[in-house]
Amino acid sequence: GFDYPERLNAAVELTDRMVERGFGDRIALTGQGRSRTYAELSDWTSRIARALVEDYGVVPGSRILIRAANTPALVACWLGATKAGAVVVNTMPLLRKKELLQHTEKAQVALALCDMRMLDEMEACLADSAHLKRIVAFDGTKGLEGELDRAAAAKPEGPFWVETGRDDVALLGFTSGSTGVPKATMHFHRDLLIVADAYAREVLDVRPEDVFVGSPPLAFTFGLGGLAIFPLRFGASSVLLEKAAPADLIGIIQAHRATICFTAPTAYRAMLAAMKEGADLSSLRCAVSAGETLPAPVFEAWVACTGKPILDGIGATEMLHIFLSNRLDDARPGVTGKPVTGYQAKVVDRSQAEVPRGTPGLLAVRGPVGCRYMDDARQADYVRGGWNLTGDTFIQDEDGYFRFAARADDMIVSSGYNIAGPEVEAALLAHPDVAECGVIGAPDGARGIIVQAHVVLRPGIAPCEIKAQELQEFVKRSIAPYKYPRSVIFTEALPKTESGKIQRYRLKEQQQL
Ligand code: 3SK
Repeated sequence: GFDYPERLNAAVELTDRMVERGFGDRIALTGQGRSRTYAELSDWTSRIARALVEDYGVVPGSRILIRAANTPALVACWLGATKAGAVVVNTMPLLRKKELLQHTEKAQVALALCDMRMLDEMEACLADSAHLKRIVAFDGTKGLEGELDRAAAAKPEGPFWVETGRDDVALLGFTSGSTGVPKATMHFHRDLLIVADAYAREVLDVRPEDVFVGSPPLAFTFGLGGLAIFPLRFGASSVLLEKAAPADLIGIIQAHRATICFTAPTAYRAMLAAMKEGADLSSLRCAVSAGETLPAPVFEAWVACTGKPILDGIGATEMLHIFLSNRLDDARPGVTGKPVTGYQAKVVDRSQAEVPRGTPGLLAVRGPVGCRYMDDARQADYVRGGWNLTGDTFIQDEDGYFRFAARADDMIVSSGYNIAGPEVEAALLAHPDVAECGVIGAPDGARGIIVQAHVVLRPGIAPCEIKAQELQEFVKRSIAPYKYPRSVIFTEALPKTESGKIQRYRLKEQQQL
């Protein structure tokens, strides 16, 4: 079971408790040219917590927004705010004023902590927000020059935290959904530990010697878990990269002898394309993929290149982290695996009756962490009869493995056929000239809706009518011909979220212009 004491503060467990357990001298975080031990992180975060309470009026439940790229200072602010009993809203670094305001207003944020290099868009919110009262800058590089750094440095040494309960809200996770309008989900202090004690312990078997690296922003709960909670929960260390171009990850894994990498399928594909002779990824024991389903050709090419699998899994911001995953000793191409310890999953129809194995239906999940939307209507839609309906269409095979078919909104109904966009994408990605693609249903005068592929070709390959026909024939040869894209649009780049997910709704919007 996942039993935690009634009085629980997740940030204390990830810092002070680790020092008590003998990890004080071990490296917790590396980034911005220096490493910090668990003892240093414990002290740093206690000082921030004290400054927030004593100088900035933070009380239990205060909402604090944090704006920064992946740096040790961001982790320290998040842990410090959590130690202070606040409810944290981590935001994606590329957000502009309009999107930041959606977060401040929905979450009723009065205080924002902001990397001093990213103040412009944040300050622009002050005049238009009904809630935001104060922005406190911190130094994302050295942790010295910002107002918050000075306030924290002036505080006495020694542990400091505000008592919180295991069921107190610690984090608000924002989901952009398929419409782009963000909605907030609440996570308790205990949830932050459960995802480590379930997924990271069972699936990744994290040990203190592990070195984590990866690209997802910490504002995406995939990144917060993979690059902060999981390493800190087990006394391991995390290398934080402010900018992590997929090709750079190869050199970073080599330089730090990283053992666990968290990133998205598109990044694994780009790493494979950038792999040079002599590249040494032998230190890596787990390559974790989520955010989008991992195409089988990427899995196979990675195994051929490194001799190890990529562990594809699926999670959701609503559920905090991964609940279905492949395992190190049981990883298969093209499947998302089986439920993580403590979770149950089934495939159901619209009336929530379980469908027979091999039949597509909606994925329903329940487990120790569940969804809690702030918005009741959204909650009633997502959680029914105790099961979380993620909106994904899956198939459970005869052996119990779950295979992704499509997001509910990625299903294309064309000429009476149900066509899963991601399946057509996987077929296209198997073509050597295709670098990336996104497949949507597009309106067509004659046929209602047709399958339309937006394709980024590999460098040096010219987009032309003949190439479009070649790709169409290629798809017809690998999957049922009625699924082939009747329309192929070549493009330089696909719209993506900061976490690397292709924004198919934006491709759809482009079609309507
Ligand atoms: O997209 C996912 O699969 C995911 C994984 C972990 C945490 C959060 C999300 C959305």
